[in-house]
Amino acid sequence: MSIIYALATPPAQSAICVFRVSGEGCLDALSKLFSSELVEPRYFYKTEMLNNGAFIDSVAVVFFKGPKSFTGEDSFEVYAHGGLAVMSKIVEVFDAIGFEEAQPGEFSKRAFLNNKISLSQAEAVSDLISASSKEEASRVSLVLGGDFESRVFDFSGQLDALRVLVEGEIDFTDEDEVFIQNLAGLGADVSRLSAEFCSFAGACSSRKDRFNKPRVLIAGPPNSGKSSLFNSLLSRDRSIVSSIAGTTRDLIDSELVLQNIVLTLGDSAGVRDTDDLIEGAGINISFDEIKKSDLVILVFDEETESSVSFFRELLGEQKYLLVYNKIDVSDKRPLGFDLFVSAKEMDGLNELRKILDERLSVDEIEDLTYLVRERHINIFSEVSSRLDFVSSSIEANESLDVVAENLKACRDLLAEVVGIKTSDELLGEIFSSFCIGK
Ligand SMILES: Nc1nc2c(ncn2[C@@H]2O[C@H](COP(=O)(O)OP(=O)(O)OP(=O)(O)O)[C@@H](O)[C@H]2O)c(=O)[nH]1
Ligand SMILES: [Mg+2]
Repeated sequence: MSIIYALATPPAQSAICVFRVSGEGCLDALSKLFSSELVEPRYFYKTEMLNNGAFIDSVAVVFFKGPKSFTGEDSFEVYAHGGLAVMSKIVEVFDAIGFEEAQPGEFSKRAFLNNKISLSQAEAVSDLISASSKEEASRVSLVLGGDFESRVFDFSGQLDALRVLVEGEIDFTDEDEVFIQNLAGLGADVSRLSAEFCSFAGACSSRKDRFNKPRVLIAGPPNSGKSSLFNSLLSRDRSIVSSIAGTTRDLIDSELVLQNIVLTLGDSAGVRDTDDLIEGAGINISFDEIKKSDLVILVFDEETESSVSFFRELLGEQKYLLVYNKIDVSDKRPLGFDLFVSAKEMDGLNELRKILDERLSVDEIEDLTYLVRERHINIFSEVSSRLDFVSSSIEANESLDVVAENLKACRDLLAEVVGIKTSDELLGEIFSSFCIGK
């Protein structure tokens, strides 16, 4: 396989950046790339990175000899200063040497193909990276830790034991060997396995169903300070602020990281009657977004507080918070508001963050053990219905061929979960959704 490289950290200015390289033969390049001799695998070397002898950066390097590496291949990692120019120089050197830029998920794909991780573990790595709440992360960790996979292997083993009996009985029917003493006993074993499998499948849930990154929208009348609040919550000037009502026209989105969750925060155009076509289009977007949001922060100030009832009616049953802004210039504290803030002076914002975190955090989910992919849920549901079918076939005294065929199908389906029998097409689909460098 080719030698691949990727920037494993975001392509943005930061304290350090990390490059990963993997592929047989990549370690031959170490002596050209670094000023010191790197002898021991898994040692953190502080050295200089060079381009044809010219200094690029002071870096740290660690190399791994396959198969004792994440991918199972020879590989190394470079920790350089996180400047964009440094990153682009390193990319230049790697390209010149003939390393290829990795595809999304290619490192994990290689780890899977080299039997370092199972398919469900590889998927869990990607899910853990994109988890947006602590609860989600801890459920995914159970899959990553191998607990989920050992349960699947355990069921596969039990299916194999049943298949030995059934297939033996079919193959040696003319001889004296007896594999199945009585069909009722076989039926009871299948029912027990089916019930156990059902309860396992019931403790698995798809991430898509349980955890959606919550959407929070800042909405309200024009000029009340929505964009100012948006910027203050994000601690950066993302949205334009001005004293002219109708400044924000389009929806602006950004991620907000709170203590327990990550959410998508949106800033919207102030809602009012207008003849301006563009502003009107922006207001229509605000209405649509309000409907799609998990929670709406309605922002008012002294000038606009009279429009509260219009927005209350608009929101109906939806979750919302009534926020009164600009308390630095007004002493008024009207009744009915949840919070009084000053977006300008950053007053009350910690309280707002806390409320958002509490209202949107996912509580511990007791009925759920494993957070898995939709494809796992579909496989489990097929295994369950086939096991039910096997039970009823045995009860109806149908041909053992039908029983054997369905037990084999269940076994093959479980093999697909951990990736023992998985088509190239499905692998491509799974790994292409990963980050580059993972
Ligand atoms: N004194 C004070 N002024 C504020 C505060 N928040 C916003 N403003 C001012 O109010 C004006 C409007 O602020 P924006 O954040 O643009 O308001 P907006 O609700 O996004 O307005 P539109 O996008 O036009 O709907 C600006 O002049 C801000 O400086 C605050 O907490 N205190
Ligand atoms: Mg605005």
